[in-house]
Amino acid sequence: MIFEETIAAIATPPGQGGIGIVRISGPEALEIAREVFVFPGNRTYPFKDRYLHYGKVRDSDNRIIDEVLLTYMKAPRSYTAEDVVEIHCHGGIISVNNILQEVIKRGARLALPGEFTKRAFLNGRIDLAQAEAVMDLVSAKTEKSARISANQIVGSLSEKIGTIRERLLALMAHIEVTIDYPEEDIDEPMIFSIRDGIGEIIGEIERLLRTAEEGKIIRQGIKVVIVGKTNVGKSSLLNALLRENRAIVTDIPGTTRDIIEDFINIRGIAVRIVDTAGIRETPDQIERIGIQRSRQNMDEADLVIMVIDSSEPLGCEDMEILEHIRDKKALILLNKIDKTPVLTRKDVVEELGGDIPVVNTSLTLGTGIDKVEDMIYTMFFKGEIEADHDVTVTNIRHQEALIRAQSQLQDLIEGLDTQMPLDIVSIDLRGALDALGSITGETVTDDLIDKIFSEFCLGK
Ligand SMILES: Nc1nc2c(ncn2[C@@H]2O[C@H](COP(=O)(O)OP(=O)(O)O)[C@@H](O)[C@H]2O)c(=O)[nH]1
Ligand SMILES: [Mg+2]
Repeated sequence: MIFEETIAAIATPPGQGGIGIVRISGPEALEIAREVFVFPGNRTYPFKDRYLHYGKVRDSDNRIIDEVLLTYMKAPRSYTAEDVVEIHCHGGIISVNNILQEVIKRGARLALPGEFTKRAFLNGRIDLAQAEAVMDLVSAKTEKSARISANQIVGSLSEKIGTIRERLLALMAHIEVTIDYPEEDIDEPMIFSIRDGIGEIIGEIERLLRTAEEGKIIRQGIKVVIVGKTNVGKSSLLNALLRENRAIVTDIPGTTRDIIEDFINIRGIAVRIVDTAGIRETPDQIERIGIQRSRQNMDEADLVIMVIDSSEPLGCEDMEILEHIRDKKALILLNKIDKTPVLTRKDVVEELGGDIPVVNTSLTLGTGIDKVEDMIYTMFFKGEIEADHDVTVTNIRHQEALIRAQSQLQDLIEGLDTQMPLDIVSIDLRGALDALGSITGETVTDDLIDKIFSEFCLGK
């Protein structure tokens, strides 16, 4: 594929830093570089492929914008597989923006989010799963998710999908031979061997799908919402988990009126912790809005942690919240166990009539925090994924495609078992091949491609 337009963008994040990079890709990249860049002593040299060139960037009035290093990567050995020029200037907002403006004046167009990576995909340098992994690596919040994405960029998932597809194609060839020569008797042993082959492939897809639940958690993290009535220790829990005094803690009920949230890393899993306003009847309008937000957040949580003051009997606000979390993934903290406890685990379990895990804590003394972290981790993660070597499915789109492929293959086996004509059976096989091909991008629509890349960040 050849794109006529040359695109450009700032590839580094906005703000002050050591260097900032303007990236240019497309047929005009080299020409634009010649126009904006001056070698020392105003001399002219050819740009050498894959070398760093020292010089200055000047504007159209010949004024120097910055002292820079410039690299030229000749097509097709570049990120986009097109001619790429990167100008490394001093970090900061002004210099990079001025250089970008100059580049645009000389004929480049501002790149859309993800457009460089999209070109790399459309030019066939990487497949869709690899492109998606680039974005995952850029947005990874933990070591574990970064490692999985890095494996996927070099093609671990694509390779696995590729082998499965090849095996399906071989089976397809067998079926087609039989369809093409119907006069020859259907070869029973061959049908059996096709059936076996499909069975094995279903097993492999199953193994991949088993990594998907945890894979998704590694990639996206989880949202944990702390709820409870006022003054039970919710903000103290947030602070304890973050190991800093992020939320204001006082003995005045209604101290937290808005939602406070932050990220923590629990053994490689990004956990978004949300502290909420305590649920109670209140005349305070701001607090009431906060309480409304508490309820909303509770509904969107992957895990709800309910904090209960164990030194007081259960109140009607506690009952209301317990009712709310009954059919949710939840964890209950019986806090303030340093005081004289009135409530025990048994009281709570009886009230709920179900088994939700309960941990005793004293957040002022720091007792039980490790246990809470352990519980959060094990409630989501059984540790089945070894981020280092396993092929892990982390993306919902890939998971859905695998499920589609699997169900088509199951239909196929059923077809074989009920002696359906082979040309009908082969439709299922094609369906499975298409579903798998959508993961790597062999069989996807332009709309889907646009949608995937529009979620990328600028300059990538
Ligand atoms: N004795 C005791 N007091 C606690 C404990 N946890 C929190 N508190 C106190 O309870 C009050 C309310 O705490 P806070 O975290 O603001 O509760 P929130 O309203 O639920 O956010 C504060 O005075 C805390 O110091 C605990 O484990 N033991
Ligand atoms: Mg609070």
